[in-house]
Amino acid sequence: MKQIGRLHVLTDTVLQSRFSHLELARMAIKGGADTIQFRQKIGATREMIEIVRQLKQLCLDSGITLIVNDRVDVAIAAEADGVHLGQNDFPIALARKLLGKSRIIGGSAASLEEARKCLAEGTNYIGFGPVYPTASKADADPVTGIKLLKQAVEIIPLPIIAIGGINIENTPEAIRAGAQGIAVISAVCCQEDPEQATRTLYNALQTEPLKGNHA
Ligand code: TZP
Ligand code: MG
Repeated sequence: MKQIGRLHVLTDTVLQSRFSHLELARMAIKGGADTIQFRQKIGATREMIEIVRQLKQLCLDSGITLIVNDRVDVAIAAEADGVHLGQNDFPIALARKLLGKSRIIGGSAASLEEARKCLAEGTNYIGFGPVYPTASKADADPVTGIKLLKQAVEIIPLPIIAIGGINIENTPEAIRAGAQGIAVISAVCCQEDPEQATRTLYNALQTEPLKGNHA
């Protein structure tokens, strides 16, 4: 299984339209991202597969991990390293059957109960949040806050990736709470210079020692 990484950049072409998924991924990788998550909610499946194939080659060449949001079919077709599934997405147990043990399955959790469910179903990591307010997800759950993130790290023996409103200011706090890493959209994709924005997040991550469970 590929590494789950600490700096997950979710590529987004809805909140911004200056850059393609591939361009964003290239810049994020240059800036220090170790995991790219392809996230596209609408569009033609065959185009998604083509984009993810290109992302896969880029990530392979760079030695980093590629995750596909929501779409198990696209992940399989493009031979991505894993998928990230929300509570109402493709069932995790079924995804495991299709993907096997060597591929990563991440699950979203916005509460301790959801985090326990992800653990029971066999996810390899949990994207926990929104930890902070976010404008990037229309149907985002209520903000969990840092305390709940800390509790999730204490209770759940899986790597926890903090998501939702993560930026340069609050990254140290999320890592101090025990998160293995962070996942961001706007803090990279919507910045003037996504490469430099990634680099500042990378640097912020290096300043805090790891505490929780990691992989
Ligand atoms: N899942 C929970 S919050 C969120 C997702 C996909 C949005 C994260 O975007 P941003 O811009 O980093 O807050
Ligand atoms: Mg989803």
